[in-house]
Amino acid sequence: MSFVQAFPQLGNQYRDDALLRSYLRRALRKQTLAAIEPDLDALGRFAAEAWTAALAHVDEEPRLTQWDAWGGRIDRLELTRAWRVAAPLAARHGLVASGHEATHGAAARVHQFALVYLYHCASEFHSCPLAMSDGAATAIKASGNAGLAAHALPRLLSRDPAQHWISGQWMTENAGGSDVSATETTARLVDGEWRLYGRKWFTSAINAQMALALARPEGAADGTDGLALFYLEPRDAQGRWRNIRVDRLKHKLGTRELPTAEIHLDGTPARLVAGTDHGVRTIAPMLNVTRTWNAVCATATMRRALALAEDYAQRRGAFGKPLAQQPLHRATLANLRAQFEAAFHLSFHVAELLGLVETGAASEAQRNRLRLLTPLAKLWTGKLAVAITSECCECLGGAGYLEDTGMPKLLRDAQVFPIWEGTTNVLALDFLRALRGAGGAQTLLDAQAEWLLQIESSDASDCASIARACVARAAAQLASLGNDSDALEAHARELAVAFAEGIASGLQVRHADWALRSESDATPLAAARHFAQQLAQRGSP
Ligand code: MFK
Repeated sequence: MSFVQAFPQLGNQYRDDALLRSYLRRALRKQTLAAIEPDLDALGRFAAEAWTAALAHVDEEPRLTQWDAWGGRIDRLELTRAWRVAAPLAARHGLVASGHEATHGAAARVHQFALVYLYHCASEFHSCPLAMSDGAATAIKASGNAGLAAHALPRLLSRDPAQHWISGQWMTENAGGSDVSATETTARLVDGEWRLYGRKWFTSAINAQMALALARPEGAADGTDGLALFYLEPRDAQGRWRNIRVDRLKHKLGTRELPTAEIHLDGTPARLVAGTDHGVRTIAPMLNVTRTWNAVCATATMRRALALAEDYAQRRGAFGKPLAQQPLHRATLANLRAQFEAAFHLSFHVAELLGLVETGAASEAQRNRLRLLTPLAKLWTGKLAVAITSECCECLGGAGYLEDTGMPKLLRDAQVFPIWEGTTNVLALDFLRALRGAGGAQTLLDAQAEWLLQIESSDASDCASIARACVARAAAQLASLGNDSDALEAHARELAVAFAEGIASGLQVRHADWALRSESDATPLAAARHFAQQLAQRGSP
């Protein structure tokens, strides 16, 4: 019998995740953690089981049937098995609801995003419509439209699978991807009811029961301010499309279980969310929430790829010993883990701030931090997810290139993170936009100083100095560009990455210091030191 390699295995993804558990012990009150732990444990188990199940059907995709046997237009959608399993589970565990419930006060978002982090990879991007549903609920609340809130929120925030609705986000058009001011869809008042006409080019989760769509009311001004935000339900009570044609499902690089469609609207009934203009301003709360989901899901992807690579390193021997005992391979994995842990702390810090702001518990400084750190977390973790997943494929050698190990799917799926909800450059420009109104770089310098002041162990202080220097250097570079808007834009990405790395490092060191003092656990400090050393060697920016 020739040699057969043992393949990498996943255990319960909550119980096995020392970082998540350590973080939750610090971030949550004991009673809160005890109350949510059964949900975390159940999703951790689901994550491991779903991974094994998914390996048996890596090619499954949703199917669109446009015509019936008699020539009637039906546009019937069949979802994948994984989605049929994931949807009721998401409702029952409150993947959207938990972020809006008062039970755990300002910790609601940490609770929710811990669930999201465990659920994302197992859900096969069912997390995408959940992100949009969460965003839609947030935007509807912020709009002050009480009638619409009373109608939609009980559905979006339901824990009952039979009641729970998901939402689409219909912005992107052929002419307007990043620049939505080029939106061509029009809204016309017909017998006192708004109707939408146009083509939406990327409508993810076309099975959603509702959507928020940007359109230009007839006669409105050109540009962003002339757009309005509309609420619509794509199908009637009998399941018939409301003057919508599904032209085709997109053939995507990854996220293939997610039914993303091109559609035509030809008089689809809709209602205004908040007035006939400033639709982008109205939808902005949705974008900031989906960008937070993006950061947490990107981080979850890094963790999954790394968990597989780390497990494989124990099982695979080469040159007389396991990979896990080979110095170069160990160093490679340690580098990846250090970056992933830094990304984790940045993503979850944004979740913490979101919860504080939404419950009215945040200071002005914390509101400003949320505005600045949301685009930073999204843009940095998106790029890192691709890089780390690619390295983890390589850690499995040729096996990492084979579809039925599941690694190529992780890599293809990761590539959506820097694109979806705004590309890296769009997010870097959003960071510049935010700097103008959220206290500027001083907000980030002050935040960093506040966290690092809490550090008590001398072991952590050298890393803290590196993190501080990193943010200070980025702030100095920003200042050196003055008000030269072309120069600021040209350097926006490197500045954003430098701030993101420095801030993430500071948050990572703060946690490492706590773990050392409170739990005598030196593992987070090893990762924090590793990441700080990477930053010091680069001398960024
Ligand atoms: C998961 C799998 C997915 C499957 C495949 C999908 C592939 C990708 C499909 C997609 O298309 S995803 C959608 C991607 N598109 C975007 O995310 C939009 C990217 N563009 C932006 O983010 C622009 O910055 C934006 C359109 C939001 C604004 O650009 P504009 O047109 O130059 O508007 P402007 O004047 O800067 O902002 C309008 C208002 O919104 C301003 O407020 P005021 O009216 O009060 O002045 C801004 O301050 C506000 N605003 C913009 N961004 C904001 C914001 N407010 C808060 N937070 C923000 N992030």
